[in-house]
Amino acid sequence: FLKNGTDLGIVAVGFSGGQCKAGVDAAPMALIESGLADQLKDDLEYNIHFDNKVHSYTELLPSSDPDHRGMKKPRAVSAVTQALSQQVYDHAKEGRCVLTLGGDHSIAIGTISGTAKAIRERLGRDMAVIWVDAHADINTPETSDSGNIHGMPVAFLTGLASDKPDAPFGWLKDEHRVSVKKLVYIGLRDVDRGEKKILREHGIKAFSMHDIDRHGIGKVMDMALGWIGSDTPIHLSFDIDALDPRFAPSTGTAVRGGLTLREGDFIAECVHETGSLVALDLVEVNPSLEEAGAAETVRSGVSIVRCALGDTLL
Ligand code: 6HN
Ligand code: MN
Ligand code: MN
Ligand code: MN
Repeated sequence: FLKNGTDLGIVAVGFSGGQCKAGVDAAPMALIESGLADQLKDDLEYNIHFDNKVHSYTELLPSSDPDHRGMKKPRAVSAVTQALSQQVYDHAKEGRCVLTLGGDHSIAIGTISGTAKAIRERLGRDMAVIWVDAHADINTPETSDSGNIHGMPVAFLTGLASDKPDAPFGWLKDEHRVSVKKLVYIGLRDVDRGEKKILREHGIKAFSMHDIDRHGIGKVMDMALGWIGSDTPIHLSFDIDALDPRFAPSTGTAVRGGLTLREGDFIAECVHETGSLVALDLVEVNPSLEEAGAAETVRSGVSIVRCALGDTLL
C-alpha cells in the first residue's frame, strides 16, 4: 500500500479534551515547526496532502458538557473524533496513507474509525491495529477510574464499549470498528485492573515490556506481525509514552521502564517494511510539560514518524 514517493495525507489535530493536562494540543505545531512535513516531502519524497492547518474544532465544542457514564467531556471528544473520522476517511478513501498528529490518544477514536471504514470500502478488507503504548487504553466508561477518554479509545473502537444511538458515541457503527482479534499491543507496562481482565477475557495479543526484555524487540516484532498475518492493512497508533521518559519526558502520563528510542524506531521500521501501513497516529506529545525535555520529545516523535514512513539508513 505504501511506498516512498506515493500519496500521504496529513491531519494535524490540536485537541486535549481526552485528558486533563493542557498543552498536548500544541504538539502538531511543534512537530511541524521542527520540519516534519518538509522532511517527508523532501527526504522521503511523499506527495503530501495537507491543509497546513492545526484543527482545534472550536466551533464544534459544546458550551455545556456534563459527565456521561463517568466520562469527562464526552460531547467534546465525540464531536471532534466524529469530524476527524471523516477527514481521515476522505484521505484513506483516495488511497492515501494518513498521518495524524495529535493531540491526546482519544483522537484515535476518529482516526481508526475513519481508516477502518475506508479500507473496508476500498479493499473489502478488515484492517489490523498495532497499538504502541505504555497503557492499554481499553477501559470502558465503567472500568475507568479517571473518566479520561484517552484511556478508553480501544474499548469504543472494538465495540467492547458502545453508546446508545442518541448518546455521544452513538455515531460509531460496525463499519468503523476493528476486531479484538486484529489488535496487537506493544510496550505495555501500566495496565489497570479492569483492563487486564478485558485483555485476558478476549484473548487480546499483547507484548508487554516484560516480553520485550525476554525475547528482544526483533522476535517480538516477528510475533506481532505474524499474529496479524501478511498482506493485512495496518493502522499504527503510536503513543509517545511507550518510549522511556529518558527519550520522551514531555508527555502527560509518563511511565518509567519503557522502550528505548531505537526500539521505538525499530517497531516503526518493521511496520514500514511490511508495505501494509495505511495510517499512522503520533499522540500524547505535550511540549509544555517539561521545559528541558520538550525538544527531545518532539525529536523522538519526528524520528518515529520518519521510520514508519520509510526512512532507511542505507
Ligand atoms: N494514554 N489507564 C489510565 C486511565 O486513565 O484510564 C491512563 C490512560 C493513559 C492514556 O496514555 O493515552
Ligand atoms: Mn495511549
Ligand atoms: Mn499511554
Ligand atoms: Mn494506571
